[in-house]
Amino acid sequence: MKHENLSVKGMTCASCVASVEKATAKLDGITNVNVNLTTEKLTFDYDMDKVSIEDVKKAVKAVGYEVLTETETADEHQLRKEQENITYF
Ligand SMILES: [Cu+2]
Repeated sequence: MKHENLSVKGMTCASCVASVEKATAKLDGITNVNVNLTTEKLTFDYDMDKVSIEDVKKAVKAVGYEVLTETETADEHQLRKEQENITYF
């Protein structure tokens, strides 16, 4: 089992947390799912033979939330979004 921790954007209340938790936990090979609303972190253990990080990201996106890449911090993400907005306008 490998431990992973992803940043999830867009959660605003306990029911968002429950949705993300449920979407992640239902995947085969995932255990010990924990979602923290304050830090916007999704942590879990996973069996690499059964499931990939991409699967988890897809599942979270499918219920309406955004997952940041492991290498990108929330601050970098925010910065990138701002830069994209500047370019757009
Ligand atoms: Cu909510």
